[in-house]
Amino acid sequence: MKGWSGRILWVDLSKKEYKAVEYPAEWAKQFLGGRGLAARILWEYLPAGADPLGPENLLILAVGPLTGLSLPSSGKMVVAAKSPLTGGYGDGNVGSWASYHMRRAHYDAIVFKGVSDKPVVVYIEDDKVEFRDAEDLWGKDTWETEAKLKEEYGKNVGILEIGPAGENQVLYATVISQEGRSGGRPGMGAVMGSKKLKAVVIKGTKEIVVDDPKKLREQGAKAYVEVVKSKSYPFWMRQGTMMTIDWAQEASVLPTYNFSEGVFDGYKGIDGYRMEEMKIAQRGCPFCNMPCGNVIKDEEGDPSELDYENVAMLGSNIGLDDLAKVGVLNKMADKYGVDTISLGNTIGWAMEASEKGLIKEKIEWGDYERVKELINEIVYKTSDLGKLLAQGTKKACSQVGGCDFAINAKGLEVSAYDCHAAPGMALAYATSPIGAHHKDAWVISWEVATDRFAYSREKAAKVIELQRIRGGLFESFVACRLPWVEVGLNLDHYPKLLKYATGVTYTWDDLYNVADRIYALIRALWIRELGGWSREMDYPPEKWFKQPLTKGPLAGSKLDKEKYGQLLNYYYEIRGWDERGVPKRETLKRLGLDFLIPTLEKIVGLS
Ligand code: PTT
Ligand code: SF4
Repeated sequence: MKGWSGRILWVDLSKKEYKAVEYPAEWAKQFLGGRGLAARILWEYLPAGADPLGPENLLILAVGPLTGLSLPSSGKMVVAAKSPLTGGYGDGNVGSWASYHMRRAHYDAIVFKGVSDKPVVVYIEDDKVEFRDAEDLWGKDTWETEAKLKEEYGKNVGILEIGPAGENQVLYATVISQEGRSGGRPGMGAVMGSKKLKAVVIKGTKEIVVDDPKKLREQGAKAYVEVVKSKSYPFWMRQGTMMTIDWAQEASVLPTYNFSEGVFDGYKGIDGYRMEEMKIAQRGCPFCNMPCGNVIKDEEGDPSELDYENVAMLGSNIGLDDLAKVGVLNKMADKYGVDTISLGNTIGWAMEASEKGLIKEKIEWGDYERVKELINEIVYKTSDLGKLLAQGTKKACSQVGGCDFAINAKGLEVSAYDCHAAPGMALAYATSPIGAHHKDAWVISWEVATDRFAYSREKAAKVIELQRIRGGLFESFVACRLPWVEVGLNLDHYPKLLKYATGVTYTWDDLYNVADRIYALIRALWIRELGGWSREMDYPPEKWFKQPLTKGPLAGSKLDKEKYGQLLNYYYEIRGWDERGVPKRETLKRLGLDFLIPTLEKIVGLS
């Protein structure tokens, strides 16, 4: 097999054993890699109903056939597991040299099972695996941990680690790399912490074998040139994703006061132009010629790497309009290893709960000092409120009330686009396969530019088209999608690159089938792990139906529940899923997923 190594490295943390195993070649062709391979492994090897924070859960690192090659922004990888936040499938995509080293060590996936008796670092060098005691690193933040491991193993390695949030099993803890890369929003860091796995260090020295190296190099070079020649490139290089603050304000979708409004009076204090005044560096992932990590000096004089999501969620959503202060909160999240989106969302929920008297503590909007304390309480679970909020909005509201304003779908907090006046984006959040995340279908820019209030079949089809490309393909051939999304790199590079890497010709129909297969498989995983399914799982937060916007040009707007139900029906119809959101038998057969049928038949029955 060229383009894939065909090997999975299994690491048993309980027994301190490891084994490299070949996996079936058809898995590679049918699921490509990354998210697809991770979901396939979970279906096959995760015991149904396993405790996400117990020894049976599998923490999976996965790369794809385009990862680590000389083509734009290929230094990315997927980290996946059963999520402790949602109880369903969870993953994230992190930029790290670890992805490149995995390819050079000839592993398509590394799977960690069991629980170590003591904190441990796993060092992988090609075919050799070592278990290094990590008592000295436990408790250290992610920056200190990575610096220490680099001192020990040298600079030419890839490192993924957790901070105190992962150690303490905050349910939205992430896996961090390179000081500002974070992956695995639905608690992949908590799973790593539950296994007492402080860090993974990878060094690969073998050659990555591809089918046609010359053509691959030429195609990759063309794509690199297209990126820098794009009209959008110069402004992108100035502001990166931070340009989105002004766009979101203009479009009335900037999350404000726990997603109560889509405009924020103080947006100029946190926007891309403010960031440009404070910028001290720019950094990014391996193989990227359009790095998006804009680093500023924060209120405490430290570097902090900003992205739109981080700034909106820890800025406007909690009523804070000072970028230097937002930078401190963002840096705390990176050092502790906790997801900024769920953190800002959960703190916003707490502020509203405090205002409404559901929790006794006073937490005012924009109270920077209190928020800093609160982050410490959440990460170290040192107060009752911290313990409550460490579980995310869904679990927190089930204990004290306030579920009407808990902004999540399937238990994962919504990322930074308000949907009072964006039903298509609401559908994208609600049907995302990991819970509410914009990564699978960022339909909102298209929606705002077309008929934003429509609940049409065309809109459902657009969500699915984006889910196929973004959530299906970029997550499984595993490269960064931003060259396409942000500077308009032609998508037709990718089937060609795949062909030169693997020797397999994929038409767009073939690729869409791969994506649909992955989506149906992940839906089946959710059904198996939750022991059932209902269409309510594919609904967005109640607040967008019940509480209209009161500010800005779209004041008075809210979603219509009946029309949303129709939009969801269109979505199911196009996917070949029934009215409950369960893939139909014929759909499973068409996608070559017959092996799912007996289990689904038993749990929910198939149409
Ligand atoms: C991603 C999510 C995002 S998406 C952002 S900002 W974004 C937040 N970043 C966080 C952070 O930083 N620190 C932190 N402690 N928590 C954070 N949580 C949030 O996590 C990220 C980029 C970005 S920046 C985006 S859009 C694109 N996402 C991609 C994706 O999902 N797939 C893909 N094939 N390519 C992508 N390219 C872009 O990558 P999650 P990263 Mg991230 C500081 O992981 O779990 O998917 O959540 O990976 O290396 O940091 O790159 O405006
Ligand atoms: Fe990484 Fe950003 Fe470059 Fe994508 S655009 S590869 S996330 S630095």
